[in-house]
Amino acid sequence: MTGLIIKIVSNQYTVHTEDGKDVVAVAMGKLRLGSKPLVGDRVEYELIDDRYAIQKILPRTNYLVRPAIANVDQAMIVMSAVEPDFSPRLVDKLIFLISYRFIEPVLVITKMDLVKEDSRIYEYIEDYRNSGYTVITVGADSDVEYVREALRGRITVLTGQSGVGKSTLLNRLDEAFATATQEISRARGRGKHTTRHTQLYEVGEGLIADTPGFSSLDFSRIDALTLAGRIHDFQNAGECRFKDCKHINEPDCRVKKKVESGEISRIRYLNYLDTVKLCNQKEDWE
Ligand SMILES: Nc1nc2c(ncn2[C@@H]2O[C@H](COP(=O)(O)OP(=O)(O)OP(=O)(O)O)[C@@H](O)[C@H]2O)c(=O)[nH]1
Ligand SMILES: [Mg+2]
Ligand SMILES: [Zn+2]
Repeated sequence: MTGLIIKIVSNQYTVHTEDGKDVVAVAMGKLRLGSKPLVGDRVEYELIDDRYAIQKILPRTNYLVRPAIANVDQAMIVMSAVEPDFSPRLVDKLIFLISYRFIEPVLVITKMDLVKEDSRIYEYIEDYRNSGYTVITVGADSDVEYVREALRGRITVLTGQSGVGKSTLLNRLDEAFATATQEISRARGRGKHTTRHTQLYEVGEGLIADTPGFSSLDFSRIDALTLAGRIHDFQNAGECRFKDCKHINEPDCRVKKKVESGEISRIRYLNYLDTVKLCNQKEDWE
């Protein structure tokens, strides 16, 4: 039988089964010698003497260290249009970190009801959409159907500054989720014995991690050339003269050419130039 680990508390693994039940399983000894099962892992398990036992971890598409979670399909970047003001610089840094990990970024822009008609936000939205990114906008009164649709059948990590409206959005998507996570944060607030663990919650027909990801914007262990290769905007630029072109000052750079001709977003490119300076500061690359 196969299932998906949605929660781990010490040696007890909650597995979401294919027929939609949650069962508690143990990990077979041979498993724990190899890589440890993570929340998000798809596993093979068996029923042995009334106990569910995980036999095998199926191959991962990716995994994050903080929060510890495997097979993340997408990271939802929640950013408000105003209060706090929308920052393309911050959004792009998150897009870069997320893409570096082979995770799909999805941008959700909140508080659209507070936006003035001449706001630059419309220009930014168009820029991201032209570059091929998914952008979903929500306001106080607009429905959240598009967000629900984006979550369906996927494992999602949420990210975004304080006050942008993550909790508000989750509340609107699913009352049960909101209540569960509030209980967790209340329990943690009490301090004692609140072991930190990651858990996946069903929201609509998708799964969301209860801890925000990508809170640290640390690029020091990221390799610049690898990063350049994973940024969606640059991927169809064609071959630069140098194979190891980082698209900074090199001659015959296709990316720079396409920025000049308007085929690649200048906003993204300038944010890339800012970011690439922060890369390769530490040798132990991730
Ligand atoms: N007008 C308007 N206000 C919103 C919207 N979304 C959230 N807010 C308000 O923005 C404030 C912050 O929202 P939260 O949902 O608490 O933000 P958060 O991202 O969960 O913040 P942290 O928990 O600190 O990370 C609240 O006062 C919300 O009522 C929106 O779409 N429109
Ligand atoms: Mg919140
Ligand atoms: Zn180049």
